[in-house]
Amino acid sequence: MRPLSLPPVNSWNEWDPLREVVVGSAENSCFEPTEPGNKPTIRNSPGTPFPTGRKSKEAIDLANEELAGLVAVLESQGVTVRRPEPRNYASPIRTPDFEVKNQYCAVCPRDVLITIGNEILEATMSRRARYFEYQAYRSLVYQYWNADTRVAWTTAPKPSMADEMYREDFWAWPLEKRHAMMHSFEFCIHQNEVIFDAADISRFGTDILVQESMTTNRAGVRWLKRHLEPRGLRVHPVHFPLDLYPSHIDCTFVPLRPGLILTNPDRPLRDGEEKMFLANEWEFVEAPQPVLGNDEMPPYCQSSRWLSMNILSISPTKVICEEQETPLQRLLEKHGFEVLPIPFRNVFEYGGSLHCATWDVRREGNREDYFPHVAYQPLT
Ligand code: DAV
Repeated sequence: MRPLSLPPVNSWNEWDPLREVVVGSAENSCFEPTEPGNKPTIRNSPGTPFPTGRKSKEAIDLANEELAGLVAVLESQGVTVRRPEPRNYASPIRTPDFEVKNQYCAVCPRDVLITIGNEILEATMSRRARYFEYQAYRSLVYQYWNADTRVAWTTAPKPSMADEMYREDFWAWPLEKRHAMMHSFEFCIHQNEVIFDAADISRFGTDILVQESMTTNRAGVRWLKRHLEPRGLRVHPVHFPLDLYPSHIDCTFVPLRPGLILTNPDRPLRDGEEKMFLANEWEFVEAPQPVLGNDEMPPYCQSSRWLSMNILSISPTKVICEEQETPLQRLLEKHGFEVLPIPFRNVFEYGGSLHCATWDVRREGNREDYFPHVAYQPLT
């Protein structure tokens, strides 16, 4: 008997064989505006104001070329690729609670949407310029939702993004204060509204990790627990105290296949949080130092050099990696992976690398319990 076909939306983890994915687009991108939740700066140019408005045609073309290269590799591997709808990001937006000069782009669907099993979940988002970013993906979401009654679609509550939601003085904290506050996990957002970006979540079948960060707060983690626990999932908050500006887990803690996680040597897990992995015989492998130093990253890129770790799994044995990150490529090969290298550095200033620029909609496989030995305290 043939097995029942998978729903068009089906993805339980970060590594099962990839069948369909959305790849972002740099069309009409703008510079991210300065706002209470984000203070972009030009690398190595202290004091020079960050540009505003549209990015140059040249910069957009370079990014789009590399995104097209990613699409070509994915299609050559038999993966169906979908793209966001082009939209205008250059006009100001205004809600009852805030105004912002322009929006950003639709290069990083990973931050906005996540597939959890057969459900599409739209994140609250945490920054004003990205409040309406879901719009670029709405027609795709409708297509998936209309295609099969097994597909669920949830949008998380939108936070106000009013001034009171942010802790503006965070940006001025001196280093000593940041170190003193390292274990409090208080960043530029307060705790009184539900806030999360989808990229702070990492999926391991029945278990879901959520990083507390500049883009996800404890109310966001609570909302995810209340939403996902009744579906039989376990939601684990995780913390990386040495990362003083954390946002998005996918340059920090990257599962490669059952039992194996790529870790960031600069950002160890909070003491004790390694227990669930060790008790279930998961192995940590440290990522090698990235090829570029922080000062060598593209000038408008706001992410760290650890974008090196932001790889996309096509299957438990095959990954796409940035072309110049050869030390990481060798390490992955040593662990039995086939590595497909592609150039991607021109995408970095649009918010991330290969994992960030994608949203996996369908992977093979079902929900598995990779952590049978876990002491879990459900919320209710
Ligand atoms: O290490 O700067 C960047 C993630 C981008 N979405 C980092 C995390």
